[in-house]
Amino acid sequence: MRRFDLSLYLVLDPELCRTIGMVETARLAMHGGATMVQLRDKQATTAEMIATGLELKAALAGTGVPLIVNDDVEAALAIGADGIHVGQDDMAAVAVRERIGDLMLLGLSVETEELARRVDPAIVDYVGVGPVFATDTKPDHKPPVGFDGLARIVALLPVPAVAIGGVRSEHAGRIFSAGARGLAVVSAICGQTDPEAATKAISAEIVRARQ
Ligand code: TZP
Ligand code: MG
Repeated sequence: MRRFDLSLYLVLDPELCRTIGMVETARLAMHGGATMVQLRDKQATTAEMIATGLELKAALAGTGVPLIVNDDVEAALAIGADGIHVGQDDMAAVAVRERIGDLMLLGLSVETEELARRVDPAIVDYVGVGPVFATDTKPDHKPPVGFDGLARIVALLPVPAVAIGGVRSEHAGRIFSAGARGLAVVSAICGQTDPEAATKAISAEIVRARQ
């Protein structure tokens, strides 16, 4: 299995990134210290996901920052992405693993302790836990878990976790204290006036939080 670093995980959003676009946002965030990038576009067709994904792959080539594709397994395979991320209502993790083989990363969203108990480390590489806070970025999100819920869920997980949902740089300390390995953010980077500076600021808080 590939190595990966969940510490600053950028999840792209086409609307929030519309001023400079998802590819340029990812490039700037990578320069600012993002350690993973996810292409997430709920409206896109598979062909559109592939087109954007290939551009992202080229932008991230040689950086060691893995490109993860949200939901669309066929797009992830066509892009030659480093991984795929699915939610509980998407294709079942076991079926995704069968389709992608052993080499690609597989991330799964987990919102409750019950779901955390069901995660199979033979199938899933990492889990996204949240939302930590309510967020406008995902209108249909599940109830927020807060830092205490995050800690309870993380304690039950057999794989590393990244916290998502309303996450900002000032939360880094409490997120790492809860046992998560990183911060997954959309609006804290996408659509910020200076996405590179925003990423650097989060990255600096992460370094401080881990000391
Ligand atoms: N899954 C749970 S919350 C969320 C996703 C994709 C959106 C997080 O966005 P933001 O802007 O970082 O709150
Ligand atoms: Mg999904």
